[in-house]
Amino acid sequence: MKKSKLADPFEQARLESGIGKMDDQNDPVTMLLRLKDVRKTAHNWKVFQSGAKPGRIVVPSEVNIRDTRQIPFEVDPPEHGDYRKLVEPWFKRPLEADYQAALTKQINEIVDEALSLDDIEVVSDFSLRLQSRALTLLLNTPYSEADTWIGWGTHVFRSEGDSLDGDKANILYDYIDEQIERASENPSDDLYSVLLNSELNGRKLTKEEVKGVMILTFAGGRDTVINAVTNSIAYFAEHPESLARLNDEPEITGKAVEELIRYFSPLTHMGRVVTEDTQVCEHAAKADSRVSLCWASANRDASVFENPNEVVLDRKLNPHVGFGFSHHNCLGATHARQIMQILLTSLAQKVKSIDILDYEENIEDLDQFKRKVGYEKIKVKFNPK
Ligand code: HEM
Ligand code: EMZ
Repeated sequence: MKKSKLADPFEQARLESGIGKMDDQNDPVTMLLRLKDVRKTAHNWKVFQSGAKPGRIVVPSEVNIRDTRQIPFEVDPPEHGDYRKLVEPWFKRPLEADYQAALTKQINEIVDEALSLDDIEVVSDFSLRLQSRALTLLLNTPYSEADTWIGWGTHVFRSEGDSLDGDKANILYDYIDEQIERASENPSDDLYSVLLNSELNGRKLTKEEVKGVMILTFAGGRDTVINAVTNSIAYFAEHPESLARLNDEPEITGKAVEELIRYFSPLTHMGRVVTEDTQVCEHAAKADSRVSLCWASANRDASVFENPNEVVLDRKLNPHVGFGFSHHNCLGATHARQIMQILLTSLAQKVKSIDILDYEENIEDLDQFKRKVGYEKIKVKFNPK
């Protein structure tokens, strides 16, 4: 089996019953596995809500490690739309030429450095650095902040051997509190200052609301981007012909980005809390229980995607839900897509081949299902053209 392969552990359950069941800290989750059900449920915010107790829609649940509501992620319509309108223009900045030029410079630098080394551990020395440096552009903060964030490791709430690390979470909260104080005393043109100064229905956002947006920006865009980048390196190591094709046909790069996001599905699933007794996929779901929208399973649904387990670089019809679906669709997707687009272009231009030297997979334990989502570590050698 190819080392870069991401198997689909959900196939049988998706075909047979359409659902999976897992326990999470004694708060069970019914996982929805078919694309049609995932979309329908994502849309139905009245019955399947995001704005429950902060942390509860995340699997594993974060109710024990945070009280701050992440905005707009843990808010339902109609309030959700007000917050979303406020932050959306900022998160579209990656479409600007200056932003893309700065991101291209950052990514070319990291690729050039990797090419100059005998070997490199991709997760910490390539993907985490790339993600953190790129985030300074999204936040419009000094480049040097990236060093602090790199020091936190790949996930802000999880550490090795501890899937929910409260002490680690406190490092992020303290850092954000400090930054909010700094921005409120000395406003600049960074995201903290812009949020502190913005108005919602005729009033200023509170510091707690600003904190809620900032925590989400740090947490939501971290391991997802790291896994997307790392999995891309592993994939191209085993498919040099795809790298050559991107160099010959750069016009398919946008399609390739979407296909890799579908195939990798860096965020496996996200929960919702059921507000009334109902049914999901012909199974009873009780009020106050949790369901999850399993993006990773939906993205391999053979009733929608032909050859779902293959990476078809220029896949024509690709209605994947890797960035979610409906009103909560990923706010960071413009930034994430730019990172991927520029990374693929840089690799296609500069790299002849990549050798995998050593690796350890990152397997998510979802009880009934074990899903490879990326790598704990992967050491490779980049060979220049
Ligand atoms: C929402 C995936 C990168 C910020 C989502 C959702 C998914 C997702 C599936 C929907 C969650 C739901 O419906 O409950 C991804 C993937 C990424 C990525 C696969 C990388 C490849 C980012 C980045 C940021 C970000 C870089 C920001 C720095 C957000 C935010 C939301 C969100 C703020 C909530 C939007 C809302 O509730 O309206 N993401 N994400 N994400 N993501 Fe991402
Ligand atoms: C939450 C989530 C957001 C959560 C869109 O996803 O990402 C997870 O990695 C975090 O742990 O707190 O931000």
